[in-house]
Amino acid sequence: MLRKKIIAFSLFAALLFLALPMSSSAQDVAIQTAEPFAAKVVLTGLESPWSMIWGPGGKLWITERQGKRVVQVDPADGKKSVLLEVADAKIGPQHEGLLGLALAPDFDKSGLVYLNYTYLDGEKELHKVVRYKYDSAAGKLGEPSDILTGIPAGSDHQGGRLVFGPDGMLYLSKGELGHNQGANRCLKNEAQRLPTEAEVKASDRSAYVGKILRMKPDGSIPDDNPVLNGVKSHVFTYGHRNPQGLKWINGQLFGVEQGPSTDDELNLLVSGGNYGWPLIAGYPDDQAYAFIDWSAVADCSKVPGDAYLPPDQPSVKETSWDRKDFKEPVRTFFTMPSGYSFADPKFGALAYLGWATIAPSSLDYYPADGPIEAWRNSIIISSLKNGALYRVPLSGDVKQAQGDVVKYFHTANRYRQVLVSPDGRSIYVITDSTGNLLDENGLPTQTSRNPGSLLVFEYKGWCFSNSCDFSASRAAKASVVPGRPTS
Ligand SMILES: [Ca+2]
Repeated sequence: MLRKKIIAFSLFAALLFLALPMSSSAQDVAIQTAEPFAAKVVLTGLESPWSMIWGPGGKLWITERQGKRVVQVDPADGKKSVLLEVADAKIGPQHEGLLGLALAPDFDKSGLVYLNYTYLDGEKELHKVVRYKYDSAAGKLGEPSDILTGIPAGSDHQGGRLVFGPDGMLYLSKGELGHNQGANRCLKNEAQRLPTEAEVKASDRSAYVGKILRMKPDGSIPDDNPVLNGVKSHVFTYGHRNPQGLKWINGQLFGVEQGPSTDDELNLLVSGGNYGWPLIAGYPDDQAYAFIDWSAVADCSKVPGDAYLPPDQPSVKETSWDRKDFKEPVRTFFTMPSGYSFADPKFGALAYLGWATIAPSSLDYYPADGPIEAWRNSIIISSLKNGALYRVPLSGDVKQAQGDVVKYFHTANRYRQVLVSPDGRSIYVITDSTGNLLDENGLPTQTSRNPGSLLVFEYKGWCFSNSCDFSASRAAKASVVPGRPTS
């Protein structure tokens, strides 16, 4: 009976709306959902929040990309205090400013915290990782110390997620700056270029774009980083486009990245792996994507074209590129067939919102022993353009996607990051302050319902012995699920 209920409710899980206009914090929100979740706006007024982690004492620590602040928020009442202001951060409308944040594995003892952000060196825009020390008495972060500087930065595809691994190393996702598309269409895409020995010796980090970087906590190159083309550098994996999500799950590093007009990817990231961009999007299947090197096109800036495939330009078929180190994605969102039309007049100038991509911005893991039985052992991915969460059930060995992806909590917002609470009963989401998205009716809009906010979707089901019933009628009963440790 319980299983039947779970299946039925999963089918309707997307039917949820944040229905009230939000102008202050901690309001209840009317929603429609088959599964018994209640949604609430915890806090508004964040300036382009980007990253959210669990800080000490059950508080959330959030970076405000354009606000150039790190704030602490009490998820119980939305009370906010400023931990840090970063005056020298270079901000911009979409990808520039304060990005990811990570606590040192020994934070309880050391108080060390790592942040990455974009900055200016003269007129040159760069990206760096900086370490701070937390003063718990003052409630402030201070004593900044540069860890890794001089990484290229720009107005597009910065990446910027920062996580520690169980190996004690620090991982940073770095995008390819959107080269070969849009305003940067005539700039060469360097996601496949690897650093030379001379560059490593000279601390020249120009080849670090389109990579996942792995560093010691002091910023130096770990001895066991992969040797690529005969060179050991900070590069851990390469061939990435716009990787905005990183998460260690069961001793393995997963990442999400945004594809072009097709094929956003969930990847299992292994040392030295080549994830194919810009020669392959998703699988090497020649479906709806082929690489055009616009930097090699004569008078590039005068030639019309971009993400679509102009028939008069030479392109490289995915299947013509043979790389033994290529790693296929775990899952794509979603792969379209050849000949698919990416120009739907219904979406007008915002045609990209109609594509089958979801613009993944982060991922988290719903643990195998979490209280919501149907969610166990799943990856949860946040979507920017669709304003929803996508739950990807995993196989028992936590290496493959298994079964259908389920979409949840669609609202007219851009979901920047998802974070599961330590007790597995609350799903927190931060939202972009601006940007294009699909509204509740699936139509394009530039108006978010809850811009710059912290939302929470709280499970209201009844649980017994670490297993939850999905009957909303029993939601009023007290939970007997023990709290999960916060480690
Ligand atoms: Ca493909």
